[in-house]
Amino acid sequence: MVDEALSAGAAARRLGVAVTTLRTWHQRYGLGPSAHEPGQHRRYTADDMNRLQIMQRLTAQGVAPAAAAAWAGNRPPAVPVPEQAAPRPESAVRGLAGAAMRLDAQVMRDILGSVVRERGVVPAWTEVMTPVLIGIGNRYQSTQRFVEVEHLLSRIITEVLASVQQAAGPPRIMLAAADEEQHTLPLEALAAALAEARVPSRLLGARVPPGALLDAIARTGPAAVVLWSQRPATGSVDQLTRVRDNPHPPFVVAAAGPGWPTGDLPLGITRLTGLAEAVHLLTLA
Ligand code: B12
Repeated sequence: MVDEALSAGAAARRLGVAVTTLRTWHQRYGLGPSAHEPGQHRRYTADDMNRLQIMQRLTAQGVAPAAAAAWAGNRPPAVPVPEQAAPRPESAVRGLAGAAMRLDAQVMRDILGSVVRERGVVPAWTEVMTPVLIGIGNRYQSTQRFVEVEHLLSRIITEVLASVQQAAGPPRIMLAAADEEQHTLPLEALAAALAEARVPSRLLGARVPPGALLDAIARTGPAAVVLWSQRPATGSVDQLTRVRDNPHPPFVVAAAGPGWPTGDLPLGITRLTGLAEAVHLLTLA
């Protein structure tokens, strides 16, 4: 990313943060400059800048600085994960990120299993799974590496969320990913959170073609349908209006995920912006 090592001032300018912020990150979290020439201040190398960029992106997205620093520095978890008590969100993030980088599926499973059991699906998703997913996404973007980490992490999250027992009774809520959309974890979190709230749902999974979705709606008559789009490439709104305009429309047709257009959605389409809010609304449907 940078050819030569940078002074603190130059590094701060490049990242768009204050020099005092860099100093804090150095002193508190050990994200300091590593290049050293005798008689000069230490300078930030390309690797240092990489770490700082991850730190800056994560904190800008609202991840707590200590958790972001654990990610950026890729330090292994400080303590083994206890069997009984769920780790605090911050140390769970750190432990999960470290285990993901080491491809240690069992530790990932243990951490996530205990957070879900002890704290519930919504906090587990928003406070632990989401920061680590966003962290690995950013890390991939800046290094073009760690696809294997992203895949294994996704798989373990899927496993743990699926282990929440489905609620009994006929499902009145249908969850599906938009056409060609492979990102499904947020819908899996929603299905698990609904199950925990004793609301049964039917999750169709990834890449549901519009025709198949309409067939499934005609056959099962859901009260609510949630369509997830992660990327603008899969967020074409006619998928939603076709559901709204079918002869037996659900009461709620909801668009969820960052892929849908940001402006007004067509009349009769509800936008869901967060997991807790989605659970609240769908529990009433
Ligand atoms: C895991 C992952 C994958 C996995 C998905 C596995 C699965 N079963 O879902 C796999 C490996 C399949 C994958 C594939 C790809 N991925 Co991907 N992936 C991710 C990753 C790391 C996490 C995705 C996720 O679950 N996000 C959910 C949460 C964590 O993030 P969020 O949506 O931004 O959350 C916000 C809201 O949605 C809301 N929210 C959060 N949870 C919930 C829940 C509910 C119910 C609601 C209502 C709201 C809500 O709150 C958040 C704050 O606003 C992201 C990184 C990221 N930043 O998201 C990349 C990311 C989404 N992927 C990306 C890309 C480019 C791809 C590929 C195209 C890569 C490729 N070249 O093949 C393919 C897509 C193929 C396809 N046809 O869809 C880009 C998308 C860029 C863009 N905007 O277009 C990202 C952002 C990575 C990056 N930084 O470049 N990916």
